[in-house]
Amino acid sequence: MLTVKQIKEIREHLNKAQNPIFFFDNDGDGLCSFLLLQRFIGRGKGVPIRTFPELSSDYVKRINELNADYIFILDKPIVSQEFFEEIRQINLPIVYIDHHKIDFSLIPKFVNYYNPLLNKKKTNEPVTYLCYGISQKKEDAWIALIGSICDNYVPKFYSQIQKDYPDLTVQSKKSPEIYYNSQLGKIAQMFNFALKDSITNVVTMIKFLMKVKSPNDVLNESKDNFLMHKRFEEINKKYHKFLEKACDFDKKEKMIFFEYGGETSISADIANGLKYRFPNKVIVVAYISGAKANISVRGKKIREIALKAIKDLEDASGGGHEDAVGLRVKIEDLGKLRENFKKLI
Ligand SMILES: [Mn+2]
Repeated sequence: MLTVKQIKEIREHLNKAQNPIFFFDNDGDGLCSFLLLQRFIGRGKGVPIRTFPELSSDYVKRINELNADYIFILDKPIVSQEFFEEIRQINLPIVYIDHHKIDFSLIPKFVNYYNPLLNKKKTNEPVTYLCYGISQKKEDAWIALIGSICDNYVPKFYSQIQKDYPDLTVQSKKSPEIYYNSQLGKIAQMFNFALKDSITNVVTMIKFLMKVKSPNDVLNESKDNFLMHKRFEEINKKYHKFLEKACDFDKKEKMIFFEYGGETSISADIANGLKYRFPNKVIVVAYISGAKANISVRGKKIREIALKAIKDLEDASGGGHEDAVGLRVKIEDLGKLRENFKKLI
């Protein structure tokens, strides 16, 4: 968790910002982090980051277009040095809140960087949870819960949520149970999938969510949210198709290695779905598009193994959490990657 002093500092930044731009990671945790801070001050624009793995300098032009006076970066583990350099030149303040384990020496001194992994008590709660500690708006607790379970974390206030929303929750206090089996979990899935829509539709969704009063207003289809429902149904169908395919593997193997293609990358979702069904397997899901594959890896203490597995691969990169890692390798190296994993696990 962030310290009282850090929370106070971030609130001061938010109060000073007249027209902040919030760059956030393109997933449920990133989106909910943004929503909590935006709804806290009632100002600012949200921009999901779609460049992978880093926030690239292409996004600097969005700052000018939106005439922003303050930059917030939420839940994005890598930011390119060019991005930082261009911001340094236009002299705008950056407040960067994250929870990933990275090479902290890459963050320039002028950036106001907050990561609980740097605190005395090292923790890595989802950025949504950190942002709820900043905003503390009780009526947004359901958003804080949704963003948290997107990152596999169940906050202590879940028991209160269970009391407030008995129809939208489940008895279990395990995050996959909440994510896959409750109505609040369905919203979490909707966020993750609807973020993969066109930018125009995503902007419409963000505007809707900046104002929405209750989870039921998200769940009940209306003229304000039918696009996000439509996109969710579309991707959910694809997701179940791929998941079923991936489940067809030799159960004696310690690893599930699944490759797929198509227009939309849903590797993290497929990997999480497989982990829920096969908690003891190492899971590697590769999305193939263009010259590189984007890969989601899941497994207990898998970070070190995954980074070792790409060591001898040219142009490969990777990072993430202890149990959940993202990799990027050249398509022709996928066979080698599979062999490396086999040897290491
Ligand atoms: Mn996160």
